[in-house]
Amino acid sequence: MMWFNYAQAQSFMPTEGTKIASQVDNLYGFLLAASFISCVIVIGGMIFFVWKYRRRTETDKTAYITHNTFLEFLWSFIPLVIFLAVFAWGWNIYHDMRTMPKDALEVQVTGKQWAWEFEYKSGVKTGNLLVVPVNKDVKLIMTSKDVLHSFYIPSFRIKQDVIPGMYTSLWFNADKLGEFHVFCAEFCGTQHSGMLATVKVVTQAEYEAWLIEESQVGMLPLAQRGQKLFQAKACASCHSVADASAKVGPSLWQKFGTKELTEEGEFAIDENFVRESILSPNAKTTKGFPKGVMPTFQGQLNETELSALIEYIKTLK
Ligand SMILES: [Cu+2]
Repeated sequence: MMWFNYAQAQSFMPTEGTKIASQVDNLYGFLLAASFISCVIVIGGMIFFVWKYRRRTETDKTAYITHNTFLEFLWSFIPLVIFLAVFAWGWNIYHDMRTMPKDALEVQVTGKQWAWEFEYKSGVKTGNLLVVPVNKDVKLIMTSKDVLHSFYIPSFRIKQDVIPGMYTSLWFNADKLGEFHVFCAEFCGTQHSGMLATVKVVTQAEYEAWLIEESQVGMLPLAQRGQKLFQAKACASCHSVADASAKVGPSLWQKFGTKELTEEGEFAIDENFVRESILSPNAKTTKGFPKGVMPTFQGQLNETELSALIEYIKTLK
């Protein structure tokens, strides 16, 4: 039953990226239409009766009506049938959503303040980027390093709490190529709204090529590894690297080896300055930028990764 064609009305609902998404939208469309029709019948009926049975003279008396069995049966039975149908319809979709497929591609997901980490069976790890093949069952096995998060892909109409100390799971089968948003849907701290990731749905061949490429990252030169990390950790959303323009944070272009005027004084931008800025961003803050905006990356980067980032920043000229 197709009540609204949401695929065409993209401003109303996010793009449908799975079969379940269309099923959810059909149900939602039915609920909307049924609610609207009921509203018109009830409110319209009320207004009509208020007008029809209005008091016409000073001595007007209300007719004595006890009940009408036929009408009472109808207005109880018809809604009951509709409600039970909606229940069965919803239960059916929810059952599909919560029944994990066998032979799925399993990906480990870790939520942390404030990023999503993905780890594939082969050991490939990504930050805020989930790459999956199209038309393939994917199962996410999720946990949290710190507080409650919630993994939410609006286009797939799936959402699940991510809880420290236990695993929860989600599955989907994306039938559209493209990129889709992932949100954290559980308030988890100051940068909660920035806890975003992307699901990239690619062909099976592209997926396999990507996996191979990613598994060779460890063999890349440090600066190139740093560049990949810079993308994976979404540093570029706050720091420009190709020009001197300021974003949320100061630009990193042509910065290494110069001096930085901070709220705490002037410092040379060397390896230790960059290291401290990544691990304790509030220790020294560039003049003109507020404190407390950049989250710490303490515990999220190992020594090699820190060196890789520093080497990458050195190349920005
Ligand atoms: Cu979160």
